[in-house]
Amino acid sequence: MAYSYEAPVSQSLFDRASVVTPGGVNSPVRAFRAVGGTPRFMVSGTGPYLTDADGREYVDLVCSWGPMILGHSHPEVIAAVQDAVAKGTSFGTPGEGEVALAEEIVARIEPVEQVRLVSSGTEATMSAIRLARGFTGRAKIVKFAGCYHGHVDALLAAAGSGVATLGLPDTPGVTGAQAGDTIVLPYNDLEAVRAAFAAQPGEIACVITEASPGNMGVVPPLDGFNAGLKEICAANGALYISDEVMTGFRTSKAGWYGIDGVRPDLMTFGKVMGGGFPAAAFGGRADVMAHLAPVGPVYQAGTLSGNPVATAAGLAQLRLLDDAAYTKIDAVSAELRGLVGEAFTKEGVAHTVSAASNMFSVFFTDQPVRNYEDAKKQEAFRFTAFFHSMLEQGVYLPPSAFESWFVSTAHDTAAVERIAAALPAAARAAAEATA
Ligand code: KE4
Repeated sequence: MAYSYEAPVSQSLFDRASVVTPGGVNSPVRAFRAVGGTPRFMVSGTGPYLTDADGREYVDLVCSWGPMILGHSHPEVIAAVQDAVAKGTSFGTPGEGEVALAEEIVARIEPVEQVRLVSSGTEATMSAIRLARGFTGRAKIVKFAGCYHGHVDALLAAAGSGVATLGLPDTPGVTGAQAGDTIVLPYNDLEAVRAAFAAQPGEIACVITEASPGNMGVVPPLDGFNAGLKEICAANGALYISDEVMTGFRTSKAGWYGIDGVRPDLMTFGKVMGGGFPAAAFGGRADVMAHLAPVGPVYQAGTLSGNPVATAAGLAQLRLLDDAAYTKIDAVSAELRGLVGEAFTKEGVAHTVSAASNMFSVFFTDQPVRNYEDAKKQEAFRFTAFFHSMLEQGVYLPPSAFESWFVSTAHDTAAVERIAAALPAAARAAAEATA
């Protein structure tokens, strides 16, 4: 597909990158392979805007895949980082910042009695799985098709996000031994979960789920689904792990737990809690966390875990996320969802704007989307046309139909107006697209 707009500097950077890095990117979804065209190399971000290497400005609806909930270069986050970095960057020792960040998480999320900081969401889910297996003495784990929990070997089985986008259902390199204990079930299907436990009594260590999935597009849990998971796990001696790497501190002050109140045994966090730096965490019941080294036998470690600069950024961001911030984010998300729906309706494009709190995405189908199979039935070619029209008009969407859109407190009236101005032509492009 030829595009009428060029990005010569990004293209030259992409050419260079492709020589030294597989696919020219450090994370697959950034390569634009699902939508084609030249990935934009961004050079700066301010508030709701990104500027690329060709000097073109975009309204950002990716927000670094969730972390930039206060917008880019928030002055108070930048100041906290500058203050921390002036004192050094890493000591490999305990520090006050990691204690304060852990206390902030424990104070916000009632089921989290203890928490361990790590450097990525993948580390958080990998560690939570290991801890669940160590605590229960069981090997098998349950996950759901379309849910993505990072590139953990045991969890890269019918994962969402990049794997869904790139269509790599059985990722090479993951051995049978590593994935052999992973049971992959359809999302939003409690009967399938009950059947799995009945078929393997006493063998399942945990069920891990995205608290409200965003990695197959936004597919919220049906009413009672998360509560049902908790109940089934408790009845079978397994742990309920809620992956809030994406929803945590985004969908409410207490993430998705703040919305459904279902008490997980373990939870994982990332993205927002790092303020744009590599910081993530896992935590939950104190009796489970007590099995973690150095107190207990389950080993887990990290050179930069609790890094003083990353924790300064995360703490500054979390402390700015008060009730007013969430009210603002929820409102701008609702406004955008209305504008997007109106634009597609006007062009007669079959679509569903799917929301989970302030996270949302668009499925190009008017049929209900309750799991990964449903999501894959959408006319994704229409997203491609829509994406490129929005990009050409200065709006930066996730380069995949299987991702959530993200807004921030910085998305003000001017930013919303720029998005609104781009929607009519982009919806028309989607309407006129052919497979
Ligand atoms: P990281 O290892 O990328 O920090 O986190 C992995 C992860 C775990 N759990 C959930 C629910 C997640 O959404 C993620 C990462 N999300 C993707 C976006 N769909 C990160 C973007 C990317 O892979 O480049």
